[in-house]
Amino acid sequence: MNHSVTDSDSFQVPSAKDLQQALLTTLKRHKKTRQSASLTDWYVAVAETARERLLGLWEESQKARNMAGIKTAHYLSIEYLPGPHTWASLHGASIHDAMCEALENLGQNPKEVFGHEPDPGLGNGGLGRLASCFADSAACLHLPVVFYGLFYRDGFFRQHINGDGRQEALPDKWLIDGVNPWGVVREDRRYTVKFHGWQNDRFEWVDAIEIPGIAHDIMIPAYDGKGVNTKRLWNVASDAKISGSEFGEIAGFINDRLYPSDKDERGKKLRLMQEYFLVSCSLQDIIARHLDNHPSLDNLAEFVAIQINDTHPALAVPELMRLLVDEHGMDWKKACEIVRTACAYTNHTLLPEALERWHTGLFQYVLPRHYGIIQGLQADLMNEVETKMACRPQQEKWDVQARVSLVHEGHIRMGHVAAFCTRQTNGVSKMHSELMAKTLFPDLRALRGEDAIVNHTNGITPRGWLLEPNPELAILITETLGHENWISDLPQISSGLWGPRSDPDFRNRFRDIKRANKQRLADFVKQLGGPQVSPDAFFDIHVKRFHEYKRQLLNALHVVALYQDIIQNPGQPRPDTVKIFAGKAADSYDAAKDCLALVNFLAKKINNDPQIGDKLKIAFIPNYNVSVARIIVPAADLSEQISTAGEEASGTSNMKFALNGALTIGTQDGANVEIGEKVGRSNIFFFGRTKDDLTALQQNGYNPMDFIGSSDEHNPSRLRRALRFIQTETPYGSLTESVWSGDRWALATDFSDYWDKQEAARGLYLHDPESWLTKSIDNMRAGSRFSSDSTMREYAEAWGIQPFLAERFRPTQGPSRPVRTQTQELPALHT
Ligand code: 26Q
Repeated sequence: MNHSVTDSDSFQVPSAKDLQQALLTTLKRHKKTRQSASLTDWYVAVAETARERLLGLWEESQKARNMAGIKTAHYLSIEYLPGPHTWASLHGASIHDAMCEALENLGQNPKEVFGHEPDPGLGNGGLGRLASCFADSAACLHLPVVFYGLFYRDGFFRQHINGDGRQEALPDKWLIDGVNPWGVVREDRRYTVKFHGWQNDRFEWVDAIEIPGIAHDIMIPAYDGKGVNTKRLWNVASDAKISGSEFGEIAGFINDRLYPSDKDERGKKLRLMQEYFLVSCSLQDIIARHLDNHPSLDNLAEFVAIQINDTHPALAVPELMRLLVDEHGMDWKKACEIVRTACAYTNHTLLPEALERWHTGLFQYVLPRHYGIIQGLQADLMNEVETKMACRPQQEKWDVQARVSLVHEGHIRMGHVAAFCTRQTNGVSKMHSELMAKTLFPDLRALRGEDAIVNHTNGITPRGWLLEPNPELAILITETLGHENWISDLPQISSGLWGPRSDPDFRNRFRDIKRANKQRLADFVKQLGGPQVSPDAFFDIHVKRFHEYKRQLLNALHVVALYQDIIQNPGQPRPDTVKIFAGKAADSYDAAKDCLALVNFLAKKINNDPQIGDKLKIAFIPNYNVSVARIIVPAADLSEQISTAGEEASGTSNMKFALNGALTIGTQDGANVEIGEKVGRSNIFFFGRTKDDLTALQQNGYNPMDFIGSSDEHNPSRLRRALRFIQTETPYGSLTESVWSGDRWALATDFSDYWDKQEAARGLYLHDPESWLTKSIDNMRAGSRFSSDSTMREYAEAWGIQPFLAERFRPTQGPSRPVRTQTQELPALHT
């Protein structure tokens, strides 16, 4: 699309009447009338109208930054999980309320129209959602950050639950008639990406096939309407020659979907090509933009920071080397220095199976020149160890060299490439960063200094996880504090609501809001064909990707044990309980898919058991995504964060739930530990073995039988009974095998403490609702300490970038005007 230079007209905030006109004009362009338009047509009209309003502001922001020649950060991520764009875009364009009014005047219900926006299928889990929280924060802090990714026509998959309660993975068709109405196709941002061929003896890459890529931009507006950032997603150009060669044909699938199956060789090739396509287009774009303003690339690292989000874009290391050395004639040493200064890496997992490794044969076949570069980097690294450890015994040096090696057992370890060839590596919670330094890269600090590994605990955007999904709570906060500053400075909630938390009026309103949110979720569950549940029941919620380490099976065992307990002791006082699950299981992951099916099996059995009635209901909400999360999160009483200690890098739903007033039942893992520190141990239900306990157990030859408890036929332990039930009464008995043998995920060790803490939670909810309410408020206050704005400021400091506003938005001089610190720190202008 051609977007022309801003005219002064677009600085005016339009009235509802102007917007009505704009909507009707847009409908007309689509050959629709007010009468014939469907809700989707109305949504598209809203999107296009908002996009039009944002274009001028976007251009203004970008132009001002370019003119000023400021340092910019670039975030490379294979996934984003933004959720619908409408709300943030309308606010960013300062037309939210006017648009609602315009729609109402045209006889439309704004909520219904906005609700017709499909969730963009650009991501899957926490890593993608974090990238989107960062994108929102960077925009709201007016930080110059460009977010790079891949465009996918289909998302991960749409989850359908069939009659047997099993997940079916359907294509996630999120585009409307093949179009994303928020997208701006940039034919002018076009680069060529090479694959295959070979590296000749002059280290040149020859006989490669070439695939052109073009940008699909999505604007990321600041909530305050004072700027717009860019998310740039790469697409294979429609005129690419994709037939006639193996690589051309595979390239035709680059934009098909996120994480295509890599079971066979072709799938692996496609995955590697996707990653390289993302990295190469992005780096070429970064370099081209730098050369627009500078005569050479010698000062690239002064003006460019590059963040490698997990291992998927770790090819940025050899690709930047290639571009600098091969394409721009820089010498190897200087190029290494630039890569080492400009790039940094975020690790999101310690699980060996999630750390990418490429077979050297495949790597060399697809990216022959990069293979040569990796060998060069490997040689440099070995020399560095040799030099830095010159006085150490030879065996010690060899051991270190083996541990840090980029190439290991015939594979290239992308985590090692990213960690050992960049400036800095960060983990995503204190605990994760420490474990990473100890276990994954134990030599990195010794070799490069303490700062080679740092921590930036994750965060969540307050706009996306409080203001948008929980507007009533947002109003209560604003009215109580007397201002809206908390929206851009979330931790204010913590101190600001200390007093009001004991005020009966505040408490009543807080309680009523939670109840209304629970009613909304109850309606949603019912509408999806789930059980009828009361908003007065205890809402115990476990939503996240299905994975063995996240231990949905532990929760399922609790469901069974509770079911058996209710039958055995029907008179015991308990709150009616609703256990809610949602999440997708990777299509190739049988244990996760079986566990999901088990939950649905239990739901059917328990929900229809007359002995149980309303005492226990199970709901599985299909197709978990950001929109669904925004209905679920505000309604939780209890948030399940029960990963095996040491396995969850951080978690972010733990923060979302706390911020919306849920109490956590969780292990001492990831960011749960830090939430516990902020809220106080008496306000969180910690259970289970610590990582150190588990390590010690394993070292001493752990036997799960020691924990499964009494096998007495007449009085078996609770866990044994629950396991037996799953074995004999459900088709998913095989799931229990991993508990009996080895118990890699420590279910047997943790079950009884989990049971006890569940009892404690439900007991408190039932017997001391006032205390529960206080804890709920305190969890919201603690949750406010996990704003992604704060996290983004930490990254910005590490990147060496500063907030920047276009001229007309800069605060005027003079002491009398209160301005927020993050907008005050303007850099020296280069113009
Ligand atoms: C690996 C190898 C081959 C193919 C795919 C992958 C792969 C795909 C997705 C590896 C990892 C992921 C996603 C990881 C993820 O979402 N991690 C989560 O990141 C969050 C943000 O930091 C953390 O809060 C979570 O703890 C972490 O699980």
